[in-house]
Amino acid sequence: MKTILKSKSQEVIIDTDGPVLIIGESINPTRRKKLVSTLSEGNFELAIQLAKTQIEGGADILDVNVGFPGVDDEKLLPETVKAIQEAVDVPLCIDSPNPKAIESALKVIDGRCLINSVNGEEKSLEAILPLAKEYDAAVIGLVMDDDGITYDPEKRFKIAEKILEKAVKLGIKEEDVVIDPLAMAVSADPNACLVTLETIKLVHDRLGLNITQGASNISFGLPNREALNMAHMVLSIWNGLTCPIANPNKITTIVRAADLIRARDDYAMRFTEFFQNQ
Ligand code: THG
Repeated sequence: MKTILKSKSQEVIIDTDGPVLIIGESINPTRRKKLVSTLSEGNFELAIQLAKTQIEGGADILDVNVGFPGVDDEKLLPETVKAIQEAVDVPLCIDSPNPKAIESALKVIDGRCLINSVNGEEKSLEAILPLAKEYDAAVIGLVMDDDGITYDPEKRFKIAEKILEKAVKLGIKEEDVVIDPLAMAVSADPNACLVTLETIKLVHDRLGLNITQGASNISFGLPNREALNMAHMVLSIWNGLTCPIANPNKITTIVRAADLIRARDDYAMRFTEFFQNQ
């Protein structure tokens, strides 16, 4: 399954049979006070700096999230997208819970982006899927619905299936639906990672879709987050994760290693090139 994304002049293909691609998470004001204050002033320098640092660190796609209390994201999200597109040439992943902010960003996108995200709630399906169709974007489907978050992998899978069915019914191609199995903090629930890993496997085996997840979420509240994130990343990749949302400056080494070990990197080209460039 191939999900094709585009920036101004580059095409990036998330391929279930190819290497793992990294969606850089860092343009996100959560826990970045400086990003909140600079973006509030209409200053995009830090956001652009984060874009460049992540691309140097191995990001193939950049998540853009400008959500913080009091923000008018309908205005700020497209402004930020424009500033980033002028500075760098990689596809974007537009991250907002607000359909109006998503639509205003879609209007200024150069190329073909990934919408982050729709979920199984009726309200979300009705608001987001028509936007993906109208603006020809791919879309991330989060496996939660009107009943909330389930801890049963089979139920999470059913929600993935429902999102896919609704999308296809609207004329969205199945390869343009990327499933997010919901990675949550393992400090809060001992089964959190296992449920996610099993959901990844079910979606991979039965639907064959591309799969993402917020890969730093699992380690909140624990020491040595990097080690935890890396262990979880390798296990998730082995089960079928193809495009994690993560901090590339911390996770790319293990992603390149996992790809080489899984025979997704002939002659260790990507592995060697990455370390030569660092
Ligand atoms: N799924 C989807 N989208 C998502 C998430 C998801 N978007 C938001 C979030 N979850 C993923 N993005 C982030 C961004 C930053 C951090 C975690 C997830 C983060 N930042 C560090 C911290 O909190 O300490 C600080 C920066 C760093 O380590 O570099 O962890 O699940 N579809």
